[in-house]
Amino acid sequence: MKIGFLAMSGVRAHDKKLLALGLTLPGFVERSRIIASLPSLGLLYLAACTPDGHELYYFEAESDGAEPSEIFTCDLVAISTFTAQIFEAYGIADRLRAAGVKVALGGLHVSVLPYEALQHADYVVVGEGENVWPAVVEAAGRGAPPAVFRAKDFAPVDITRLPVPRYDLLGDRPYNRYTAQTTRGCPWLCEFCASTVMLGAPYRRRPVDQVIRDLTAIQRLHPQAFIEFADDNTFVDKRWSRELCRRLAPLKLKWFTETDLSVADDVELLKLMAQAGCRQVLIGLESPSAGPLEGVEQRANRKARWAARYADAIHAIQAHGITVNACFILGMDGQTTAVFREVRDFAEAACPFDVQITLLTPFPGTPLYARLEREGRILQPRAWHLCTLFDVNYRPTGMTPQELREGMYWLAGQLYGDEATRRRRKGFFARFKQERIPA
Ligand code: B12
Ligand code: SF4
Repeated sequence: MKIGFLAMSGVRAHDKKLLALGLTLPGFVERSRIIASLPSLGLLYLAACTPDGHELYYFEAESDGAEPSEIFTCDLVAISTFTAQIFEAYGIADRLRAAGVKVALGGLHVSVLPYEALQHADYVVVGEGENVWPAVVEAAGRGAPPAVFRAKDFAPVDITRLPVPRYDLLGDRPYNRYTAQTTRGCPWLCEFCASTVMLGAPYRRRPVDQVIRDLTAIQRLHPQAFIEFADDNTFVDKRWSRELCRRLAPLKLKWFTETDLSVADDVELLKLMAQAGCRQVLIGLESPSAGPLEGVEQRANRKARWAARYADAIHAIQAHGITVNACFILGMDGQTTAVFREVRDFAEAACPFDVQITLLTPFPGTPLYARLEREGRILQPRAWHLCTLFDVNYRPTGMTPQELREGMYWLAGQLYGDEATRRRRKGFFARFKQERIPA
């Protein structure tokens, strides 16, 4: 069969005023431009797990949800789904099926709502795809009727034996960054989190040898590649993390990843990260003060406990030449309209190199969604296209939805304008000069 792997690219947002603001705010545009084009690692793994004897092609759907015409020549198309683009994905799936092409849907959104997805697909996969995919290919080959396949009915994915993702299928498309994984899942339990934790698999580390093998494969194809680790929380296990960084250093790569704040307490690891080419870590601080964080991390209330030392932790990390992208969520329970000024003041005082602000978003399947639904606070049920992190679709407790929107516009202006970005970065460099810890 001719099998197509279709990734949905680009970032999404529907709030017109924020979009218009975004176009004029340099700091906002900068990060969007960087992340707008990242390949779909999930699909590259599936391609690597496809049984022999098929022709494989990788495609990208444009940001407006339009599919490339060549995809209609495939026999089977695998589409990877996030919630924000699900209606676009369903539209493409409907058009493909109308043209006689078999469609398989997998990924975060359909893993939570498989029967919604089955109305638009021949095969829907719930959970991690690697061990299920060969069965889907086989089902498509013999024209089996529509069905939901669940990863839990197959052997669990053995993280120590993942194949090299088929980076070669990306051809010479101009990506800003290439993704690889060092870990899957996250052991913590934040109420709002819609990451890999949604796939039902526990937190796992990959053998360092295999991470190096995958990165070498990327370097062979793209010697100057910048790497974004598509992990949820890379440095949970500090011993393994040190080993990873020691082995990364000789590759002379530059990379970005997501971590929790605990990394700031391990000076040896920070030094190794800097030596290994870590350029930036993204950390979910979520709220500048502890109050709204109470109970958000449901395993050990970590985020509330960490809040008092946010600024110190940022300095400790940045002193190693690793910049911090400090992420805040606006509209959490317990936050009032004062939060916008608090975030602005925190950013000006602590000088993280980058700041990311997003709105609290009830993704389907999360404990947050279930709670807000119970409390009758979802504004438009099933309006999945609004799950962009930039559109309001629930009633906050400490402000009105409109105040939340207005606060987001104001704060975006305060943080991402030319002058604010310049001031924050000046603060970063001044402090770095004074406190720099050599790698
Ligand atoms: C890389 C990334 C992107 C890239 C995606 C590139 C691409 N073309 O796929 C870009 C930058 C484009 C992106 C965009 C967005 N993203 Co993003 N992104 C990520 C990130 C960091 C890593 C995803 C990843 O590569 N995972 C690793 C792979 C191996 O796992 P996987 O994709 O889940 O695939 C496995 C299974 O799901 C399954 N599978 C997946 N697809 C398929 C298909 C079939 C047919 C089968 C059988 C199986 C299968 O098998 C795979 C292997 O086991 C995650 C955060 C995280 N750490 O997970 C956020 C994340 C996925 N993004 C998120 C969001 C909100 C967005 C945006 C809406 C942001 C915005 N406002 O624009 C947009 C979505 C718009 C869009 N284009 O879809 C949320 C999604 C939540 C949700 N439930 O939908 C996440 C979880 C971040 C978060 N915590 O909020 N993102
Ligand atoms: S620490 Fe991050 S990845 Fe882990 S559960 Fe919380 S939000 Fe999700």
